[in-house]
Amino acid sequence: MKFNPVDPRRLTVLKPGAPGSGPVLYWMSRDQRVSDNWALIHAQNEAVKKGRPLAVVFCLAPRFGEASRRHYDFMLGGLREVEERLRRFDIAFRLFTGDPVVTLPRELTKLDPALVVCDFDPLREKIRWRAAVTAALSCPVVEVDAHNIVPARIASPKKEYAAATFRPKLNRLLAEFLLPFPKLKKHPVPFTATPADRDTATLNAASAGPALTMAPGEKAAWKRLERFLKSGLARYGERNDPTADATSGLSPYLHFGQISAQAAALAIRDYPAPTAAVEAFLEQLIVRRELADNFCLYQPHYDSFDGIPAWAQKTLNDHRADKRLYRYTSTTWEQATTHDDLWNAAQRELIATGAMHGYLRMYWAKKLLEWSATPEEAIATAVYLNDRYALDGRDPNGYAGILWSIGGLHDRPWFVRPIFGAVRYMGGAAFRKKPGMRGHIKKWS
Ligand code: FO1
Repeated sequence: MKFNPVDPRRLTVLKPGAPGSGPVLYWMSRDQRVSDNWALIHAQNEAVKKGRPLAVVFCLAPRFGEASRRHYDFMLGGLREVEERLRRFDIAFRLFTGDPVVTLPRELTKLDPALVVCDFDPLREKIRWRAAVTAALSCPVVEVDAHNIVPARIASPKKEYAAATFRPKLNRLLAEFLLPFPKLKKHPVPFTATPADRDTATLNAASAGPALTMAPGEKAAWKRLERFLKSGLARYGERNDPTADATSGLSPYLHFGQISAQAAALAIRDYPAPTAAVEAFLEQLIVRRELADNFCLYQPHYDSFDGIPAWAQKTLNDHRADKRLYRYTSTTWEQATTHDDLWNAAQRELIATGAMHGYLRMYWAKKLLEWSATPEEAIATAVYLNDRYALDGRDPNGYAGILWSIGGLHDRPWFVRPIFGAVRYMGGAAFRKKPGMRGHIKKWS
């Protein structure tokens, strides 16, 4: 059987280990999809080579950051589709529930795996999970970067200052990595170990959570992309207008890995649309997203004041004593009862739909800086609200976006003004003038 080896630069051996007598396992976590998934492709390659069964395992953690019911419903909806698609390839799916650092060592050791493949994720929670599972296993453990087009560990050996310093490094490697995916095959060796887990029933547990505003899963993700290509891409230039639905709406699918950024980029690159719009979208999809992973990979304080650039720490410290016209607490923020109707509308939209327009997000975060007692408090509130309510929260993109808005991350010094210092300021006047803005505010008031 012919197979295309995964580029070795995507792989990181977490443990050389000694192969067990059992199956090859892909511990799926960040990249929750069957198509276009380098970790799954690598796991199948290895299983075919060794003549072993192949199974995908997923550990459902009781809590993940501030994730709420809505996030779990979206994720479980996508995992149901994963299980169904894997069945077509004779690849088993096992869902376990519990704290991954306890459940996985116990459950995976039982299977005496020949190899465990896991996907790449720079967040500290995931680093902790991977370390605990790797330590507990005696078999080889290999991490595959299935999330980035250019693997994060290859794109740059250090924290990048801005998109401008990072983009040339990515572009030099894009030609070698922005390639079509090999197809998954029907797996030749059946998986006979442990019967279908009782926990898979968890997948089908009807959720009592709030109705989702967007359908989860790979199929829905591609439908969203196709709709964006047809109607949104050409107007992508208008994306700064929060009322023009010109953003792709792909970020929750990208966050849960239900669509591959690489596959989306290939589809967009070849789509007959204005070059400027295609370039602008690929900048967001490739450069900005991979810059966020680069940041979280090399900056452990990726969600706090200590993670912002030195110039921004200095300027915000110099203006720490500036008078704040308002000093809201997290309750006022969360209940969207500030004096600012534009901010309140953005927060209400976030709570109601789990999403907020990209450009309004900057305004939303920058006002948190202006009307909180300290920059630290502003960042903590932004992280809490985004992780709690945004469908694409708890993600490197979110942390980098918040520190860009409040702490000048990946940005440069601007004209100095109270409270912000040299951090870029954003007023509401420009927004309120936009056509449809009054309607948007009324809709969410
Ligand atoms: N990953 C898991 O492996 N198990 C989980 O139970 C899990 C829950 C979860 C809930 C909300 C959310 O936004 C992400 C969640 N993730 C979970 C992680 C997710 O797959 C991504 O890896 C990270 O959030 C992005 O880095």
